[in-house]
Amino acid sequence: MFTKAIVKTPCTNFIKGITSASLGEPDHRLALKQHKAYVKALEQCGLDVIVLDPDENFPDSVFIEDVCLITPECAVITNPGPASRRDEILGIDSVISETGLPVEKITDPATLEAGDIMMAGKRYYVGISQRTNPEGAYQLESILKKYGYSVIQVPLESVLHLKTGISYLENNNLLACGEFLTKPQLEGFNILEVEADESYAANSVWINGKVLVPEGFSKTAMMIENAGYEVIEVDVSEFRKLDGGLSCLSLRF
Ligand code: CIR
Repeated sequence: MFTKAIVKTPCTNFIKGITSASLGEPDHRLALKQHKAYVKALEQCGLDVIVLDPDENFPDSVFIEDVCLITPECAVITNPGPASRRDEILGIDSVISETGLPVEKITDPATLEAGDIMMAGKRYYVGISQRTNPEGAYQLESILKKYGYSVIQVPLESVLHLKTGISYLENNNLLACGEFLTKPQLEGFNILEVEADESYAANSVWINGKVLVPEGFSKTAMMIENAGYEVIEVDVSEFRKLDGGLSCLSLRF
């Protein structure tokens, strides 16, 4: 069970974040409104939410999940790939002290973003992507094995991050789309297949028995409900315009 979450308010420069989507420029005011509703949804799942101030130096800093992995045993500060995101990790130490956990760090030449990390029990799946290199996965493995976890590398073909295409919903249920339907590393999960026209909803978030699902993907929402979960839909259209999903907007622990 999770008890807390950390989020970071989108800054005004948020509209200049990195994107490969052709969905237009995000609306900062609407993003603020959606971010507030996202915080409420986390609270509905029973979490105390710590809301960090915006930082104009880092347009993508609202996507706080990428800069830190919080496990039940330790916190790992990552080393993001793009130059504009690298220094987002400065100042994360004081945030992480909220967890009371030992702090570990990923360092050059490794790059790693936690959008590429998915926890399933004692296993951590790590996407090898444009943002996370094999050295990043090896450094993570050598850290996590001290705490009794194993790491499984999953090479990515077309998506930004591992969790762009999969989400673990506990009870061996894996929401998955596209290239992840056939990955040998994911054999053994009970796959809940997200249809291609709803691929954005493959990034949903299990929190304490409920599942946050992006608004507007009714087939996926219904499939998750039929699998026995309570679904909470959250509109994150402005974050989608910057390639961001639901999970990347918070650290949950
Ligand atoms: C980026 O390209 O880094 C941001 N615009 C989006 C990051 C999304 N993070 C995530 O999916 N974990």
